[in-house]
Amino acid sequence: MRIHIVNPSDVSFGTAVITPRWLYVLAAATPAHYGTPLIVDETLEAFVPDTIESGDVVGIGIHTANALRGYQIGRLARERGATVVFGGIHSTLYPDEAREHGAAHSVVKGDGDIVWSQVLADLSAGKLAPLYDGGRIEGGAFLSARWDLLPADKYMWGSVQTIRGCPKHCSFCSVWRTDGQKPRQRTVDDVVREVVALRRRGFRFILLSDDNFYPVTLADLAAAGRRADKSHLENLKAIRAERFELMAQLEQLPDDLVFYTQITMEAAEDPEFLIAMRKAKIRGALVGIESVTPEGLKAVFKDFNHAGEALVTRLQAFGHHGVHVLGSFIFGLPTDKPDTFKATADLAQRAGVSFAQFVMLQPFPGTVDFGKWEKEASAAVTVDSTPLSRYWLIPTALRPKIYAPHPAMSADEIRRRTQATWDEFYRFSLIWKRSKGCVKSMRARIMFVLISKLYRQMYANTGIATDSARVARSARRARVLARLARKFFIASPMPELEMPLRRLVPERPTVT
Ligand code: B12
Ligand code: SF4
Repeated sequence: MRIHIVNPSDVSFGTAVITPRWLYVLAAATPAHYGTPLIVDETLEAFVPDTIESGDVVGIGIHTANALRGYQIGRLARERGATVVFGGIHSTLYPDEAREHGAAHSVVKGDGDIVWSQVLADLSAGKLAPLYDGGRIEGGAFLSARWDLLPADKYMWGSVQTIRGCPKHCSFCSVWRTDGQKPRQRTVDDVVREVVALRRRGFRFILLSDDNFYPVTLADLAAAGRRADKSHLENLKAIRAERFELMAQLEQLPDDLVFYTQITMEAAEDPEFLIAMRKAKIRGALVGIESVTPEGLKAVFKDFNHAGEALVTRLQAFGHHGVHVLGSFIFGLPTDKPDTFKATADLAQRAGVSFAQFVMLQPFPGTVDFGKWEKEASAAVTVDSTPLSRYWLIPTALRPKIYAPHPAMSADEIRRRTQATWDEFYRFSLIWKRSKGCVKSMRARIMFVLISKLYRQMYANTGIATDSARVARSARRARVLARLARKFFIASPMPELEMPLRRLVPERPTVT
C-alpha cells in the first residue's frame, strides 16, 4: 500500500512560489512503516492517474477554490482501485460532499497531524471509518514538516506556521470559526528548528503561514487589565512574551533570511512589536485593509481597522519600521461605489504599500457572509444545474466571479474595475517607483519588479479574467517569470547551520 498525498490545482506553473505546507505536514504524520509518501503538488505539475495502483491510499487536501479539481482526482483514484481520503478546510465544512462528488471512502475534519496515523492504522486493519475528526490540536502538538521530501529547484519560498487561530471575527473569513479564536502557538524551538532546516537547504525566503501573527494587541491587554480577575491578563501576557521570544530567536539566524507573515493593522500601534519584527528579519506582512471607508469596515465587522488618513498613518508605520506591507483590499462590498476603486488604488500608493491584492468579495463557506448570502440571495439560482450556493461545484469556466447583486454596480462592472485597479497598481512605472522606496540595490529592485509582475500574473489575471485565452496567456507568462525569479530567491545551502543558542527575552513592561 503506497501513500499518495495530492494538492489539487487547475493551473500548473512548473515552478511554485510557496511550498504548500499541509503536504509536508501530512507526510510527517505518516508513520515510517508505510514508506515515504508520494507527494503531488498540482501547482507544479498535473496529477497522473497511471501512477495509482490498486490498494494505494490517496489523501487529497482541499479548500473551497480547488475542491472541484480535488473531487475529479478522487474519482480518478478510486476508479484505479485506491482508497480515497479527503481532508482540508473545505472537507471539514462539507464532509458529505467529498463522498458524493469526490468518491471519498473517508473524510478527515480538522487538523490532520495526529489523526492521520489513526486513519492509516484503521485502513490497514480493514476498519476504516467514513469520518474522522482531528479537532483543534494544541500548539505544542503541531508536527514539523518533512522538508527532506521537497523536490529540488521547484519552490521559491518555504512555509512555516507559528500560530493557528485568530481572536477576531471578520465576516468574510472562516479562520476564526474553523481554526478557532484561541491562538494556538507552536513552541519556539519547533518553529526555529524548521526554519533552520529550510535555510540549510538553501531557502532564505520563508512565509510564516499564520492566520494572524499578532494575536494579542495592546488594546486587548488594556481591556484585560481592567478586569478584577487577572488570569486572562496573565494568559495574554504569556502569549505575547512567547511571540517576543520567537522573534528574539529568529533574530539570531543568518542575516540573509527574509520572513513574511500576515498581521492585523493594530500592530502599527505597537512600536515595540514592530521593532522586534524588523530585528527578526520579518520584512513583510499581508495586512487585511479590506476597505478604505468606515462604512466598508463596518460591513465586514472590521471596525478595529482605520480608514482615511488614519489608515495611511498606520500603514506608513509598518514601512517606517522596515516591514513592507502587502495590502489586501476587498471590492464589491455593498458600500462600494464606482469611485471606490480609484480611491483605493490612490490610497495604497500614498500609504507606501509595497504590494497589493484586490480581491472581489466572495462568500466563503463557514463565514458569516456565506450564512447570510446562502439564505437570502442564491436559493433559487442555478448554473449548469448546480445551485449557486454550491458555486465551487460549477465548472471553473462557467463559475460567476461576483455572487450577490450589488446596489450600485453590475457584476461585470465590479470585475472590470477590479481588473483595472490591478493593471493600474502594477503598471511598470509605478512598480519601479515603489521599488526605490522598498529596496536599495539594483539587483533587489529588479527582483522587486519580477515579484510584482509574477504576483499579478498568478493571482490577478488567472483569477479575475473571464476570458480563457487571457487566463492561459497569464499562466504562460507566470511560468516564465517564475523561472526567472526563482534564482533570485534561492541561496547557497548552509548544511552546517546550527540552532541558535537559547536566549531568554527579559520581561518587558506591559501597557495595562
Ligand atoms: C498560507 C495561506 C495561503 C498561501 C498559500 C501558500 C501555499 N502554497 O500553501 C497563499 C497566500 C498563496 C494563499 C492564497 C489563497 N488563500 Co489562503 N491561506 C493560507 C493560510 C493562512 C494558512 C494555510 C496553511 O499553510 N496552513 C498550515 C497547514 C498545515 O494547515 P492546513 O492547510 O489547514 O492543513 C491541516 C488540516 O487542514 C488537515 N488537512 C489538510 N489537507 C488534508 C488532507 C488530508 C488527506 C488529511 C487527512 C488532512 C488534511 O491537516 C493539515 C495539518 O493539520 C490559510 C488559513 C488557514 N487557517 O488554513 C488561508 C486559507 C486557506 N486561504 C484562503 C483563501 C480564501 C485563499 C485565496 C482564495 C485568497 C484569495 N482571495 O486570493 C487564495 C487561494 C489561492 C489558490 N488558488 O490556491 C481561505 C480558504 C477558505 C476556504 N473556505 O477555502 C483560508 C482558510 C483563509 C481565510 N481567511 O479564510 N493562502
Ligand atoms: S480576516 Fe484576518 S483578522 Fe479577520 S478573522 Fe480572519 S484571520 Fe482574523
